[in-house]
Amino acid sequence: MNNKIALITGATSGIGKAAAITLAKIGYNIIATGRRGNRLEELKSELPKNIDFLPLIFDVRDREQVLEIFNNLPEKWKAIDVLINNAGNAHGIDPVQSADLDDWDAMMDINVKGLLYVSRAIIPGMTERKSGMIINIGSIAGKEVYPNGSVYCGSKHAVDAITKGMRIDLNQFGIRVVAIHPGLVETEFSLVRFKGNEDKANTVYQGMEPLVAQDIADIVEFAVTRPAHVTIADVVVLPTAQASASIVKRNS
Ligand code: NDP
Ligand code: 8X3
Repeated sequence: MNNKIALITGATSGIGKAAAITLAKIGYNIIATGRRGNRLEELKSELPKNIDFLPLIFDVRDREQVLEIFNNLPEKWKAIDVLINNAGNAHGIDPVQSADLDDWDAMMDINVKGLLYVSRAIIPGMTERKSGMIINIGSIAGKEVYPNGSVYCGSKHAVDAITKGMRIDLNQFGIRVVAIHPGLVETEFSLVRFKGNEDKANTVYQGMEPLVAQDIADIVEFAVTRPAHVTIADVVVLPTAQASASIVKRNS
């Protein structure tokens, strides 16, 4: 058992949920966030009973609420060791000349500004303690651009740049900053992107074996269990069937 605390944003499904369960299994106490409170309750029932759990329900876009919640954490939860900035999603896949402005707002507000708000709330505690790890979940879309994905890719390129900037600014405090950039992972991601259309969402993973959330959680576990002098700075992880953001080998 360790007495450490991990805060995982977007732990109500997919990668965040798998990361929360994985870190709980190695003894982390877990702060899990998301907008769906019922899902956080479900998560609680899947965690080992010997760790402490704090569910926090909020929208990462709400700057005032983010700051209010983290400025008023109960004393025993204040010293966060690991922050996983995972909450995020894609909305639509459309050309730049006709995409929906609300989709653009959602992607930039959640994936970029939401990550910044949570980080800004947590980092001062880490700098004061001169310790901590931040794991940002980027994407292959943060390394490459694919057709009709300009703004999702832009948001994840921003995550890539912000991660590098964090590593530079936080270097003097001994804070480790990690980026994990997955390719196709089968989660609720495509269901959200296609606004609940299951048929469309399923075509994304048709004829190929995608990553699963646990594949990413395994990398999280590897990063947090490295000795203090080791930072896993930047990991791109793809399904074997995927060669790049848009080249995927499929069985017909
Ligand atoms: P899921 O849709 O399964 O999970 C997304 C999580 O983000 C949910 O817990 C959701 O919680 C949370 N979230 C979304 N919007 C908000 C918001 N406004 N406020 C608070 N929480 C929010 O997708 P994944 O697990 O796949 O996605 C996790 C991360 O991984 C994202 O950043 C995504 O961009 C990235 N990624 C995913 C890939 C994939 O192929 N699946 C590949 C590369 C990167 P709730 O809805 O309850 O608020
Ligand atoms: C999610 C992976 O390829 O749909 O970030 O952009 S992709």
